Amino acid sequence: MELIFATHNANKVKEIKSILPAQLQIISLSEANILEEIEEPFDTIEENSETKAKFIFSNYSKNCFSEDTGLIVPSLNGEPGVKSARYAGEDANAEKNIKKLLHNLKDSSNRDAYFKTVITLIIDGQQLQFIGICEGTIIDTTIGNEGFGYDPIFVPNGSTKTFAEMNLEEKNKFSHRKKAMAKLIDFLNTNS
Ligand code: ITT
Repeated sequence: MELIFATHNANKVKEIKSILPAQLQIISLSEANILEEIEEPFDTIEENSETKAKFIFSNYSKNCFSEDTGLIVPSLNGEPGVKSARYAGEDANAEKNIKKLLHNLKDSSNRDAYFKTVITLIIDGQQLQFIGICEGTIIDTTIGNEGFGYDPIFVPNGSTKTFAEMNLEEKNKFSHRKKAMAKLIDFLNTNS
């Protein structure tokens, strides 16, 4: 089976491709030569995930899935949350986002956080969502060079390493994205 993965984030594509069963082929937007930006205007991860998959299905009539992910810090009222990609503003990058988050957490004794991934699958017009959560802690400095985004400051529960100190195989033992994708794969296995 072939599915378009409605993302422009090459790191997400790499992670998802590392966990696929042989019978499922993923085509990224760049591989499909779809270069348009897809707006993410909503206030929830669920709605922004849905809008990306709907954009591809309604414009290209292809079975597809998308995912939206946020890092949620309860002691900061859920920030950066749905704004994770642009936490530090319109010209944000991972370094600026991390700097802002560490600054906002500097006086906080509670550094609990979790990643939440919501995958939206649209297959033959049927739409479903699958959620994956990974709980952990935000440390007070960056460690590691692997991964992307907030990985250098996030230590998942059950590990002493940040995600940025882990290779893909190790990150997949804990990852929000892997958990959501495992649910999608289960669904396809039992329904096709
Ligand atoms: P698409 O919308 O094209 O899929 P994006 O980069 O805009 O790609 P999101 O809207 O889901 O992705 O933004 C989530 C941001 O959260 C992303 O830019 C990263 O900074 C961060 N993020 C997502 N998954 C992460 C992970 O596994 N580890 C660390 N940071 C992550």
